[in-house]
Amino acid sequence: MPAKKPLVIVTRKLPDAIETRMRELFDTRLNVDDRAMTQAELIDAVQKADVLVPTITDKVDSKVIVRAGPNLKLIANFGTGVDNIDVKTALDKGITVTNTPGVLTEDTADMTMALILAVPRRLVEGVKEIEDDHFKGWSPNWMLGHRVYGKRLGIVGMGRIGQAVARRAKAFGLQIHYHNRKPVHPDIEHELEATYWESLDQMLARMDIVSVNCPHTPATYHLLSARRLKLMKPSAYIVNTARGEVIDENTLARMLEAGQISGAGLDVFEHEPAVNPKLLKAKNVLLLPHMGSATIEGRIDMGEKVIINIKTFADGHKPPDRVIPAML
Ligand code: 8YV
Repeated sequence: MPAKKPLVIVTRKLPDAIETRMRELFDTRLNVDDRAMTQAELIDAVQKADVLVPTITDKVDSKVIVRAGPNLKLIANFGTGVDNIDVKTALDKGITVTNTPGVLTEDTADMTMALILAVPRRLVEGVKEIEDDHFKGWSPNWMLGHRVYGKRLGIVGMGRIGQAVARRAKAFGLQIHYHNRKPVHPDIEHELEATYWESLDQMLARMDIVSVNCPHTPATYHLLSARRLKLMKPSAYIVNTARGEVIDENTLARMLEAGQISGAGLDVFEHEPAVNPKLLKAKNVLLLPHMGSATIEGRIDMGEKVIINIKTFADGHKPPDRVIPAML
């Protein structure tokens, strides 16, 4: 990294306060129009930059990274998930990769909890009944959903966000179950009264609600495969605020259509921003446009993390949020 201010290329418009601070600290090129970069523009950026600040909308794949110029030493992702970046190729090329963990945990867990409540209780359908002027007075069988309290919640991926979901869900009277590469610390299990399932198959077959909270990596691609989705109870609900690629979306859509699963709350999609037309037609789904972490506070915190990572790196130290191969 040169002694002069590093050339930082930011691919999307960030909060004003973050952009101002970045311009004070670095030789920063901003994207004022906020138009997502094409692959050719990304290649141009990595050829010029000392630091690239991409987001989920940038596919920083091996084709981009191998074209990087000699100055590119850091990819400081504005986001926690790094499945938009070919991290292995970057690390092999001596490029450090950082992300923004921790600061979007609570917001994403809130949105997950909102979906856990909203889907079984038919919140969006209820709103629509009012909007369409279908509400002509209460009746005993009007808009019946299913009770959330006392049900079994199976969390797939018990990292920061999974645990934050578990804390909320426990307060709502749900029984906490989880599948993870390994059990969490016994103190956390105790606090959450959580049951660990080594076998995802066995857990899925017994849950009333399943929440996907693991990152998308080669190991979790279609973790909820057609075979596994079919293990779920027809009365079960599924919620995903992590990554669309973790679920075989086509199979899920077909199962929802056929009533083989009761409902889904999805904030993420397999081919984002495209939404599977079958999901759009399904009645028992609540679909959101990837807004799990979309709070003003969260975006500022993410930007501050990006700044700290770049500044630490530029000052010759190891940035705090390095992505290491064991995380992939
Ligand atoms: C971010 C996310 O908004 O951080 C993540 O992993 O999924 C999102 O909530 C997005 O990634 C920004 O790049």
